[in-house]
Amino acid sequence: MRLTRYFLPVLRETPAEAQIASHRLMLRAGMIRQASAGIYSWLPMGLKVLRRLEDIVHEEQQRAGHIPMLMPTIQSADLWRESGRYDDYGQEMLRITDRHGRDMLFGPTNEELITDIFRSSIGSYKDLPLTLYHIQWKFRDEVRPRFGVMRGREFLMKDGYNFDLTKEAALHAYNRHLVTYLRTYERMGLQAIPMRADGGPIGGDYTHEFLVLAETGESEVFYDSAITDLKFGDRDIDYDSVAACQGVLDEFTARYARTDETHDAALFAEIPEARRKSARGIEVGQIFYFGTKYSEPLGAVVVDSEGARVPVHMGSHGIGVSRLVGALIEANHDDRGIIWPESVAPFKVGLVNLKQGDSAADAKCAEIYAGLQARGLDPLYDDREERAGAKFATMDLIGCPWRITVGPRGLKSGVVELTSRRSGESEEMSPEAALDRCAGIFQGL
Ligand code: P5A
Repeated sequence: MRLTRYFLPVLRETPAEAQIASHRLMLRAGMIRQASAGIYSWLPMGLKVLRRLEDIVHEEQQRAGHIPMLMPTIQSADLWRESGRYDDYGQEMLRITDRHGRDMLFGPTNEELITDIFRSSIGSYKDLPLTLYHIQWKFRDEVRPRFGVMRGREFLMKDGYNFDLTKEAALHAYNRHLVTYLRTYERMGLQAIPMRADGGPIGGDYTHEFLVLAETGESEVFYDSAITDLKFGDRDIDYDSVAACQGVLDEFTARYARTDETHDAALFAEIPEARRKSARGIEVGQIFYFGTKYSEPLGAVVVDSEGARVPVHMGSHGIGVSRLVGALIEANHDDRGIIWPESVAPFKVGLVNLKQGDSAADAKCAEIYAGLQARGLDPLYDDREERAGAKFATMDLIGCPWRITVGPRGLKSGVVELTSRRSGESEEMSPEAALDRCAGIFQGL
């Protein structure tokens, strides 16, 4: 993309209403614009990041055999009356009446709707196990929406639902989701730690939240610091293997790690003092096993191999996709701006022309730009008639992980400069070498 043809409304001033770095930087970098409290428009560069996160989520869900679909945002209140949650959900639920006087709502989550789809389509144990998911906007009328997309009212969630014949099978689905989540967050360049949590309005008493440690996080957490050494890495896991998934869960939940809702001071005191940590974290996902909480009241039953009608065992599993954009920035920024991890960067390489209008610089930039595009490196070419300082400041703010700088002086000796946004280090090399280096860095991401 050429910057002169793009829509990147960068703000010079730091917006007064933004209290944390990610909110400030998302506004300043022209990624989002507030529409009303807790509700945002995603401007082109913000949308690119959001889509990239969605792609990673889709790939990891489908790798585990989970099936994508799409449910609507607006739901009928009747289903929620059947499950008993219509009244329980309280003021967080945005209630709507249509022109016929029917009670509707903007879905805060989809357990009821998916259970309704299941009950009207599936009747035999032979159709199990089944895990369906979608990525869809949710609405929760939070009392205090804050920190931009971190605690929005409208937000994007991946929500998945498993249907199984037995509790054991449903727990395998739970473990499988834990593995997919570990892989997903790591691919995004984030460490998210599974911690025992509380079921809240979703229910069930077996649930883990995934937390990214950050001073600005809204959750208080307690953990054994040994847990931060665990990496999922590049393991090739067989998602059908009960033992393999259980093994990962055991490994990642063996150490004490809990949110304040489930914190147990006596257990915590057993950890050696040097490893006992309390900190703040951003909740980027949560997995639940809740058995027959929804299948019983809604009548989601299957006929088992003995001919008996039994309610299915279920769980639901959520990733806060839009919140992750904020969490990623909280974990990856400096005082000049965002530093995108390579796997999620909206533009992988920034191209800066130090002397727009100089025919040699313009021609070389056009050539490098085409070369980057041909290698799938999604460049952002700053082709504005601006001072070098302003161009560098924009690139630093929006956080392309790599920058190629082209100027008449370097070109005389046949070199351009390749700079890492993270380390700040620059190296001079031929344009071809810079293209090859960038292609190597992003290979397989
Ligand atoms: C699991 C999927 C559920 O809703 N039902 C379907 C279950 N879980 S949850 O923990 O309540 O939400 C899942 C994730 O969504 C993100 N999230 C939010 N993101 C931004 N703004 C909000 N107001 C908000 N509320 C929840 C979190 O990342 C959460 O883990």
